[in-house]
Amino acid sequence: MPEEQGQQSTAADATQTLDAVVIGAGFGGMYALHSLRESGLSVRAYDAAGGVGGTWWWNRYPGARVDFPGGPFYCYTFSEELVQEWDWSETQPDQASVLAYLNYVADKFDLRRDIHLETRVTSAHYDQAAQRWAIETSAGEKINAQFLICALGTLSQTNMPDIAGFESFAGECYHTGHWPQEKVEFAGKRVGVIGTGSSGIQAIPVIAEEAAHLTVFQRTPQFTIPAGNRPLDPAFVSEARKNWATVRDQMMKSPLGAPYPAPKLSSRDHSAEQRRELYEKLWRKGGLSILFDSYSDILTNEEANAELAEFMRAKIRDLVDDPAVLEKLLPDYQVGTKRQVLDKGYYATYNRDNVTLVDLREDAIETITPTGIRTVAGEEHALDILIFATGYDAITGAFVGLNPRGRGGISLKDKWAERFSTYLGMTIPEFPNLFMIHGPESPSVLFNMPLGAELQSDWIRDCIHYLREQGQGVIEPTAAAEEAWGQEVAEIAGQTMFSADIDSWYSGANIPGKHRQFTVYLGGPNFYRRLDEVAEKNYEGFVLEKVY
Ligand code: NA7
Repeated sequence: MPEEQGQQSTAADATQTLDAVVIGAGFGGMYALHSLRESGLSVRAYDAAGGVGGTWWWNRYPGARVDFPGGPFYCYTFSEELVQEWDWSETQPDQASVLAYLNYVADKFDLRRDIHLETRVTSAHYDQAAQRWAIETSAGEKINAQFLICALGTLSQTNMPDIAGFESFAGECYHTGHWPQEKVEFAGKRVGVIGTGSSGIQAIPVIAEEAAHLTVFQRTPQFTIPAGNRPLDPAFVSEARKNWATVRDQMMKSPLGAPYPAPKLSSRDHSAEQRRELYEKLWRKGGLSILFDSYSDILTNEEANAELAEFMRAKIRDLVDDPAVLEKLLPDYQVGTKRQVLDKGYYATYNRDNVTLVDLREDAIETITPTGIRTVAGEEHALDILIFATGYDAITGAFVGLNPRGRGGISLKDKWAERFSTYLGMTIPEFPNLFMIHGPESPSVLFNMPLGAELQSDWIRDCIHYLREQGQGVIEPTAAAEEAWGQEVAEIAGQTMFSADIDSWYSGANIPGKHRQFTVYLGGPNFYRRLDEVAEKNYEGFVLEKVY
């Protein structure tokens, strides 16, 4: 039976009692709320944002778009009715469309009545004697919940580099992940963008069209692929809708969670000429296909990877006019080992008269000044607007930021001081009844995130009901299961070019002082089979406890 919503433990402290608290109201948190509530639990979600949508609420920067095989596939799959009702118009929907969709979902499933917005969870302590979570919010609420579901987002803890003189800047200053609600006016302004990851590369061409001048401060040149965004073909959408159960099944079986099978051929099955033809075709098509639909060994065979990288560098050479600028834009890492960026007209932007590229590897930023940026070589770049497209303390940052306290008051920050260790990427020893959605060591950012959030939330729901059916109230993974899971994640990554050594936010390399660890479980569909196996074996790897 659900705890009575809002029930007060004592009149004095006005503590509210719930079955579960969900932190986050993005794709993950919204569905977790829906799934748990539909199963009869009393649940409330909290989010610091002013609206639902998580990442899609915050990331309003110009040019923000889905960089996954989008269209009708980057969305919830659980409700056939929703799939039939919502019309996506493009293959790579823009931020406004995704946010409109999530608002529609919030209304359709009546989620808002249980979401408290503009409210941050300020502390979460496991009360060992009560076997429940004691939660406090920025609104002064105290909640006592049996389960804590952390749907905090993998890219929600922004990275603001510590650059001298930052406070002195007199112009407007924004981070792409905290973009204002109102439109930022670039017309007639001198704009600086620091960072050329997905966010910078999406924003730069759009800003260049409007600004008087744009200066891009680049530390590492990136491989980016034309997104190939186009209107969705109504016949294609109608076919997918007609066969939705099959499409969903294909999504759950495919490596990235989109309904496209893994490539069957290895690069060695084709001649150099055949490979070039295929790469040409897929480059023209755009999107992630060239990386994920070409050959099975692009991310496992260094030779195949180097050949594709060279193909892509040749494309960049074709696109950039000035040889000195081109030299700075040529990437030198193994393609695909950083988050793959998709763009619209990125390289051609550097052919514009109003765009300057500053290579920070040649000449680093010395200081931000009241009027712009000065480099070590003494170059002054005058700016009216400064944009940080400097990314996130990804995957783990928001969890460490929340810093829940588990058994005996242990903090997650201390627990993870040397290793981000979990069981199934969803649970942590010493943190009973705490579940993460898209946590470290889950497939998170390398699988369709809305679909992954559904599958993980439903697993959590089933786990909670299993506990109740068994007359148990607490679940916690064992240290042995945690250790084995860490090995499994590392072993799978070890078969690829991904590792703790790559310079990417996948491995924590972008955050000074963060320890390096590759925290993504590769091989998405296998993860969900593993979750099923654990459940079928009566939650193998966990210890259950009765409520005293
Ligand atoms: P990313 O991919 O982490 O990119 C951040 C960029 O900022 C990247 O080019 C960094 O260079 C650069 N950066 C970070 N710190 C600094 C400092 N101190 N000085 C100069 N440049 C710096 O974040 P995004 O927001 O672009 O992408 C996240 C997205 O991935 C997400 O929104 C999804 O669309 C997928 P570096 O490469 O570290 O040298």
